[in-house]
Parts: sequence; structure tokens; C-alpha cells
Amino acid sequence: PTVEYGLEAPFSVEYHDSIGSTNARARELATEGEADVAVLADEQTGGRGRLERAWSAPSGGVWVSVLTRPEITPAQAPLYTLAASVAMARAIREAGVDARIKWPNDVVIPVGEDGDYRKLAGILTEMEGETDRVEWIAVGMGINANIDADSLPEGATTIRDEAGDVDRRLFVQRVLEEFDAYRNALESVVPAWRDLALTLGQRVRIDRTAGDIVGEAVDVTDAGALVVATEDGEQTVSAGDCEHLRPV
Ligand code: BT5
Repeated sequence: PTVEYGLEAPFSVEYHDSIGSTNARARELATEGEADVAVLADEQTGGRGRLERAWSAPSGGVWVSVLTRPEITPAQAPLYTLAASVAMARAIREAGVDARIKWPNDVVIPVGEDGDYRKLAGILTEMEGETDRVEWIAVGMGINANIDADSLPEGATTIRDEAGDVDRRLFVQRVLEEFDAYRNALESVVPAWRDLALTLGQRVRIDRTAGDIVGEAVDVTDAGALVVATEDGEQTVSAGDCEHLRPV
């Protein structure tokens, strides 16, 4: 079901009215040797978040996974997640919503002054490869677009609730073009990310399997890891080690 999409970006678009998970489909396409495909769905019946968590993906959202075969190392893969968060936040801001990025993989709307937020979008990045080379990477982006927030889990919000419906076709086009631009200019990802980050300057608690960390989020590294100033000095946390991050 490949559709014409009028994209500047070099992705073909495979569209589904309903699918289990666009990330699962991207993985399937990867094993078939495909590349540069964006799998797009109106509804997902088995949407997935990080760490086996479920992702609600009713009709009206933007659920899209971009499969590419970039010449990067696995250590650079988190920059793809950050590139996606910048792309989504920029497209959402064009729709009139004050979207900010919460490290490592959320786009949120700040609520009040104490660092609180509502979640508008999330990213699930999956890949396969060797230690020195990524074979394929699938960046799954889920954006609560034309959906009523009260049909989503507590703490979620939607573009509809914040600013009214978007033209999903144009919106997806913007997200994919922005993502393409940033993944082709990886050195520009971290500076663009800093400009939109809600997390920087916040006092945060990060749950890790290796134990919690509390401190001020001061920066991200060139590889997209979060630098936290704790009582015992600076510590660097990679996205893979972060189960939850919350402002405290
Ligand atoms: C994420 O996980 O935020 C990654 C979400 C990625 C979804 C996209 S949609 C296209 C592609 N195909 C997929 O199957 N997945 C990707 P995480 O940080 O683990 O957050 C998950 C948590 O967010 C859940 O435990 C809920 O608490 C909450 N949640 C679930 N659905 C939500 C929604 N639609 N909006 C806001 N929060 C939600």
C-alpha cells in the first residue's frame, strides 16, 4: 500500500488504515532488505512504547516509523531519537502549540512553572547492527494529533486539545522533511535540541536499573546522553539506561 506523498524527503510512504504497530512493520521491512520507507497508520492496535510499555494509538493520530540504513555507529543512534524529537517539536510548534522536548524521547507541553508537563508525542527507536555499524534503524514517532485527550491515558494531551486539528497530510510531510534534514546534518541536532529542551536546567530524578540519580540536568553530550550535576559530581546517563525521568 505505498502511496504518493509529495515529499521533499527521500522516503516512500507505506500507508495503513489500521496496523498492529508501525515499528513492528518497519522491522519486518528491514528483514526484507528495505530502506527509506516511512510506515504510516491512522490507527495502531498494538502500539508500543519503550521498555515493553503500551502506547495508545487510536484513529486520528500520526503514527509513523521511518526505516533507514544510515552509515552511523550504534553510539550515534540516540542522535536519531533527538533528531526525531526536534522534527516533531518543530512541526507541532508550526501548528501553534508550545511544544518542548523532554529528554530522552518525549515531546510535551509545559504546565505551570514547576516543570510539570503533558505528553503530546513519544519516540521509540529500534535498530540492529554490529558494534561498529548500524545495519538498520527504525525511528517510531507517535503524535497525538486529531484525537480527544480524554480518550488517552492520564497526563496526555493532543494537538486537537491544545490548538485544534491539523491537516495530517501536510503535518506528516513537515515531520518527515524536518527529520530528513536533521539526520543529514547530525552535528546540528544537539544545538537545535538544546533550543527546544524543557529538561535542561531542571532538577530531575532519573530511575535506572543501576539506581536512581537526582540532580540538575545541565546538558546533553555530543552523543545525546544527559549530563546531570549531582551531589557527587557530574554523571552522564544514556537514554537506554533511563526508565523514567521526572522533575523534582
Ligand atoms: C514512548 O514510550 O513515548 C514511545 C512511543 C512511541 C510510539 C510510536 S507510534 C509509531 C511507532 N509504532 C509503535 O508501536 N510505537 C511508535 P514511553 O516513553 O515508554 O511512554 C509510554 C507511556 O506513555 C505509557 O506507559 C503511558 O503512560 C503513556 N502513553 C501511552 N500512550 C500515550 C499517548 N498516546 N499519549 C501520551 N502518553 C501515552
